[in-house]
Order: sequence, then C-alpha cells, then structure tokens
Amino acid sequence: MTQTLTKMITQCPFCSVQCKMEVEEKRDELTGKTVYSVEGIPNAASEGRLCVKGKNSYQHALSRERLTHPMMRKNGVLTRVSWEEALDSIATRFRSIQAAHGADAVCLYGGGSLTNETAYLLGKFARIGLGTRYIDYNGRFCMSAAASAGVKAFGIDRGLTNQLADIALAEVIILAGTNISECQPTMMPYFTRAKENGAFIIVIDPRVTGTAEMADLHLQVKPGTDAALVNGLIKAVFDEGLVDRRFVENRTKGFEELKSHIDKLDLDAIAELTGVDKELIVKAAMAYGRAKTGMVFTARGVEQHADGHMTVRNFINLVLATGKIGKPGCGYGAVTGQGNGQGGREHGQKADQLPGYRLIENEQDRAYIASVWGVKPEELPGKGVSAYEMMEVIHRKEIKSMFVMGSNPIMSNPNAGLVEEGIKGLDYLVVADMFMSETAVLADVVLPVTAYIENTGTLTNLEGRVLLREAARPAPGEARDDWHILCELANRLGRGTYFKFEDSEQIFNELRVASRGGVADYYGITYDRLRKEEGVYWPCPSTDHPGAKRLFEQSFPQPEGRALFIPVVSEPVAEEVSAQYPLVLTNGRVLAHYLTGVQTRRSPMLAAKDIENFMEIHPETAAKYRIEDDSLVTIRSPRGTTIVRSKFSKSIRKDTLFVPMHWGDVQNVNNVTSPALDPVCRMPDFKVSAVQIEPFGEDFEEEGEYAIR
Ligand SMILES: Nc1nc2c(c(=O)[nH]1)N[C@H]1C(S)=C(S)[C@@H](COP(=O)(O)OP(=O)(O)OC[C@H]3O[C@@H](n4cnc5c(=O)[nH]c(N)nc54)[C@H](O)[C@@H]3O)O[C@H]1N2
Ligand SMILES: Nc1nc2c(c(=O)[nH]1)N[C@H]1C(S)=C(S)[C@@H](COP(=O)(O)OP(=O)(O)OC[C@H]3O[C@@H](n4cnc5c(=O)[nH]c(N)nc54)[C@H](O)[C@@H]3O)O[C@H]1N2
Ligand code: SF4
Ligand SMILES: [Mo]
Repeated sequence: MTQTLTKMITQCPFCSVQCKMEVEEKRDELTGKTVYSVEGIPNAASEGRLCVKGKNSYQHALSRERLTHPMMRKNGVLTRVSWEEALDSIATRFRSIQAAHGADAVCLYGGGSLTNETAYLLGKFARIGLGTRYIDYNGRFCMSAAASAGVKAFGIDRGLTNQLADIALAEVIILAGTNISECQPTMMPYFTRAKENGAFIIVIDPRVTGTAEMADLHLQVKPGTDAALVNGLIKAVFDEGLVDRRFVENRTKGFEELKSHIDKLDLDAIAELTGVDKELIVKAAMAYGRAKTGMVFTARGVEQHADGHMTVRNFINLVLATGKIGKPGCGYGAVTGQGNGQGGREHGQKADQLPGYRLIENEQDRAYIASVWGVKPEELPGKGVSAYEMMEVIHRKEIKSMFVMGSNPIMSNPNAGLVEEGIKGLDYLVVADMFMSETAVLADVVLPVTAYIENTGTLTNLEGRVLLREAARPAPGEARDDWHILCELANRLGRGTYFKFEDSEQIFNELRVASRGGVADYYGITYDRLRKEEGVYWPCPSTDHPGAKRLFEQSFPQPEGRALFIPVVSEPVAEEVSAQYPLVLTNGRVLAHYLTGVQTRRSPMLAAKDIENFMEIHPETAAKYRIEDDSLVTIRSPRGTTIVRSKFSKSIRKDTLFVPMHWGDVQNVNNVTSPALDPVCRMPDFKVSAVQIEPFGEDFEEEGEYAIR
C-alpha cells in the first residue's frame, strides 16, 4: 500500500521531443520509504509516451550528489561559501581580469538545455553585462550544420519544417544519420504509423541501428561520404526525369548550376566512394522521386562533419528538386538534439547572433536590439568565435576566464586533450551546474542551479513548438535558477538596471519584444497561451496568430520567395585512413545515456544499463587486430588515446568502429576525435577520425603495424 504525498507535472530534461510527465511521490506504508512512479502525460508531440530516460529522470534530480551550496576554491580546495561571497568574488574577479586584459578576456559558454529565458539572458549578459564578444554554446556541436544550411537554403532554421503529425502522411521517408530509436524514442510511433499507411522507409547509416531495422532499404554508407551519396540520389532522380519542374520553376533558384554539376558525375564512382551499391542508390532515388509525398530527416550522423553544412544543403537540393516541401506529408527536418536545442539557437547565445535569430553584425539588428535593451548600438560588441575556436583562444591564453552555464565542455569538445590543457590554464573558471561535472571539478567557483523539475521556463521542441515547463518542486538546499544568478551578477557588475527581472515570465515578455519582427518571432506567444494550448509554434507574430505549423506552403523567406539550390562537390574526408591509422572511428549515442552522462550516470537505473564505454567492432575486423569480444581496447589517433571495451557486432561496417560519447576520462571518445571544422558553420568533424586499435596493454611498433606475436 502506498500513500500519495505529491504529484508533480513536469517535462523530461533530455531530448528534443520534450515529453510531458507526472511524477508521483508516495510513501510505502509497509517500509515507510518514499517511492516514485512516473507516467507520461498526453501532449501533442509525445502523445503520453516516455522512454527509459524520461521515466528515470527523477532519479538524478533527487540524487544526493546534487550541488546544494556555492563553493569557492580556497587553498586549492573547493569550500562551501555563501551566495554573497561567491557572487561578490566573481564580480570582482571578472572586473579585475577585464580591467587588466580587456573586456574580451572573459568568455561565456552556454547550452541547449537552458530554457529560452536563460539562453536569452545569457546572450544579453555577455553583450551588456560583461561587454564581451566571446560567447558560444554546445549547440555549435549539435545544430550548427543544419542551422546554417536551413538559413542559406530556406531563409529560416526551424528543425522540422512541418509538424510531427505530418509524418504519417508521407509515402517515402529518408532517415539520414539519425538514430531515432535510441535518440528520440517516443517519436518512433510516428514512423511506424507511416509504415502502417504503406510508407517506404530508407535509412542511411554505417550501422544497422534500431532505426535501420525498421527500414525497407538500408544504405550502409561509409562514414563521411554522405554528400557524395546524395549526389548519387539526385543524379538518379535526374536520369529518371523525376524532377518537379513546376516547383523548381516557381519556387527555387539555382537549378541550372546544380544540374550541370550533377550531369558531370558518375554513379559507379559514387558507389565506389560511398561503399553503397549503385542499384541501391538508384532504388532509393526511385522510391523517393516517384512518390507523391515524402520527407527527409537528417541528424548528427551526416551533420557532424567538416562538410556538414554542404551535406545538409545537398539533402535540401534533393527535397527541392522533387518539390517535396510545404505540402502535407512533405518536408525536410533536422532532428534537433537537446531539450531546448531549437530555442537555444534562436535567442542570442551564439557567437554571431542577437535575439530573434538576428545577426550581431547587421546594423539594423543591432539598432533594434539596442533599443529593446536601452543601450546604444555602439555598446554592443561584435561577433565572437565558435565553441571549439573559443577553446583554442583559451589555449593561447588570450581569454583568461570562462563562465560555463549548462555544458560540460571538457568532455564534449573534440580534441579533448587540448581543451583540458586550455581550461586548466585559465586564470579563473566559474561553472553553474547541478552536479560536479568533469568541468566543474576544475572550477574556481561552482554555483548550484535548479533542475528541470524545480524551475519555470519555456523550451522549444524539435518541431518548433514552444512549451511551458513550470516548477513542480522546491529547489534543494541553496540551488538557484540560472537566470537569477545572471541578474545577481549583473547587479554586482553595475549593470543591474538592464537585468531587473523577478521571474522567468518577465524575461519571456522581454524576449517576445526582442524577437519581434525577427526570423524566430515569439511575439505572439505568452505564458497564458502556453498554459491553455498544447504549445505554440513559432514564427508567431501576434497573440491572435495560431503559430506556423507547416512552413513554406506559399513561399520561402528569401529574396523573391525562392529557396536556393547549390552544387555540392563532395570533398574527401578531412582525415583519410592510412597504414598507421587504418580504421574509421565514428561515434554517437545509446538509449539509456545522455550526452556527457553527467545526469544519466547519476540515475541508478540508467547507469546500470551501460556501466562503461564500449567500441562496436565487426568480428572479422576484430580478428585482424587480435581483439577479443568484451575485452579492453586502446584506440589511438594523432590526438590521443581512449580505452574502451570491445563489443562484437555484425551490424557495423568492417572498416568502421563506433564508440558512444557518454563516458569521460580515459573512456572519453573525444580524446581521439578530430577538431577539423566545417568552413561555413564551424561544426567539428566528430564523426570521422582515422584511428588504430590494439588490445589494451600492448604497444605498437614504431611504424604502427602490428607485430604478430
Ligand atoms: N539516448 C540519447 N538520446 C539523445 C541524446 C543522447 O545523448 N542520448 N542526445 C540528444 C542530442 S543533443 C542529439 S544532438 C541527438 C543526436 O541524435 P543522432 O544524430 O540520431 O545521434 P548519433 O548517435 O550521434 O548519430 C546518429 C547515427 O549516425 C550514424 N553515423 C555516424 N557517422 C555517420 C556518417 O558518416 N553518415 C551517416 N549517414 N551516419 C553516420 C551513427 O551510426 C548513428 O547511428 O540525440 C538527442 N537524443
Ligand atoms: N564525440 C562526440 N562528441 C560530441 C557529440 C558527438 O556526437 N560525438 N555530440 C555533440 C553534441 S550534439 C552536443 S549537444 C554536445 C553536448 O555537450 P555538453 O553540453 O557538454 O553535454 P551535457 O552532458 O548535456 O552537459 C550539460 C551540463 O550542464 C548541466 N545542466 C543540465 N541542465 C542544466 C541547466 O538547466 N542549467 C545549468 N546551469 N546546467 C545544466 C548538466 O548537469 C551537465 O553537466 O556534445 C557534443 N560532443
Ligand atoms: S529522452 Fe526524449 S523521448 Fe525520452 S522521455 Fe525524454 S524527451 Fe521523451
Ligand atoms: Mo546535440
């Protein structure tokens, strides 16, 4: 028998579906213990479903490891202090560092888990609290390729151009480098529904994932060659005369350039390069090209590359050439990652951005935001640099101090060795987190923040649907909301007049005005509406506007209303395999863990599902390198090494290894990943590194070849 103590309505803190749930706190009358049960709540996106992460997300929020009071390093040891002491000290140090080395000597590093209100305020705090140009966030590693491609091709970056409900109407669906079954599990039923309606599903992935298992056709591509593969798909579409001439003529620009580029390509060469049979390329192109309706989804598998921007542009080329957008059952979607991965990229925590998806280098945008903030446009700094480049500036000691809110950069940046060296060399590091993350342990000041279940704010899910999450539980100890910390700091920096907010709704109301007339226009969205409706889609320019569920029905927000084609020349991968580094390492996620694992590794049920990092390897490849199943393996690249456990799998390509990203220290896959950056969006080339492997404990010979012992 149990007795209900309290029922809390909240929203899962993890992925971009943003499932709503009820957490019930109960007393077990036999044992006297407090127990919890979790149920999904019907909501337009998740329809009441929850995955294993959401079901167990109360565990980390209630964990004894939560940070409950501020800490400052004294005599080398992080020591409990009052909020007053911590905040006074941060303001004093920031001021003195800026006085000695200039305003840009302090940088900010944000995240896509932060609410819209906090993301907005963090951008404002950087520009007019501290006056630094250096701010960026973890979404650079997440959404930047898709975002820049959407902006350039369509004139707008909203992850899905349609609502989830449209998926069931699609006759053909292409899922490229997206593992929905583990990464957005509660979205899977939208695809199974489409299948029940007869849809043909094509998955492009080097591995047979749970998502690929549902596919009618799986293109097991060689990592890093997707841009070429899409050229092949487009070529086959052209060869079969499956171009939507009317759409191309009336709604797009640049088709002829694309056509003359594609005409020069050879399908056999593309098949050879990508490792995908020509027949399968043609079959996929026929299925998609011939269907009346169809959708294309991409995610990090095709985006986290040095050519991520162009690869996404090519998928968009395919969508536009076949006219499959702006209609029911049609569309393109970049499957957003983090809980607020969408909103997090709209309100100004990006290096070059102001709220409403405005640009910090655009005079009109600067003037508008300066007028909302009550400052002169000249007071706003210029643009900074992307997340990994900020780490390089830190490494060069040009940035002396960093304030991290909502990220664990020491683990999630590529080339973790350089990043760690840089962060350890900072004069002053401040981290606001719920836990002692791998980055927080190095901080000079650690500030405890509230978790998802304890704070109020809005988050924008992968569809572009804004949702309100209200506090359902008191904060533990002295933990404070992120936005509150920023206001307190601004006050101590003498900038309090610009940060007079008493609750998150007041911040949202300023955000609404700041976004008004911008690409990501939230003006018509209010907390009241969000309480009454099941979320509201942006753009929503007025309070009587229903919100834009399906984009581009009439035109694209581009000059002449036309979307842009671009010829995509497939480049060789930034790091080719060699005799010394003969295998391709790619990486990604598993169902039970989330990103750097700071939260999920503190949830006993989730931690127990996978207790350490592993490497998926084909048994034939393993035999070649004398690696046994379930044994420790050293993976080495020019950047460093990581040690993980082998997991045999016949469902991965023989030339490819896959290692998840959820474990740190010696098991951090980013010890070996490549920091080559995409020239357009500055996305790192996470998904392709050339590596060598050996059973743990053995040495390589000088040349890197194995001696047969
Ligand atoms: N369980 C869980 N869910 C999550 C997260 C998590 O950490 N854990 N994180 C959230 C976040 S922030 C994000 S960004 C999303 C990420 O969501 P996804 O992008 O779906 O996740 P990944 O596992 O990184 O990569 C997807 C697939 O890309 C494949 N892949 C690797 N290299 C290539 C390539 O070169 N080409 C192609 N075509 N495919 C390739 C991998 O084998 C993998 O199956 O998930 C969100 N959801
Ligand atoms: N090798 C490799 N590396 C990758 C990727 C990959 O696929 N492969 N993916 C990249 C991607 S897509 C992403 S999104 C990044 C993510 O990289 P990170 O941002 O480093 O990931 P998280 O583990 O979510 O770290 C978030 C931290 O913020 C804390 N936190 C959570 N919510 C809040 C909050 O509301 N406020 C505050 N102050 N703190 C909070 C958490 O406790 C945690 O310590 O990693 C990237 N790195
Ligand atoms: S992790 Fe994503 S799919 Fe799973 S419950 Fe949370 S929001 Fe829903
Ligand atoms: Mo992400």
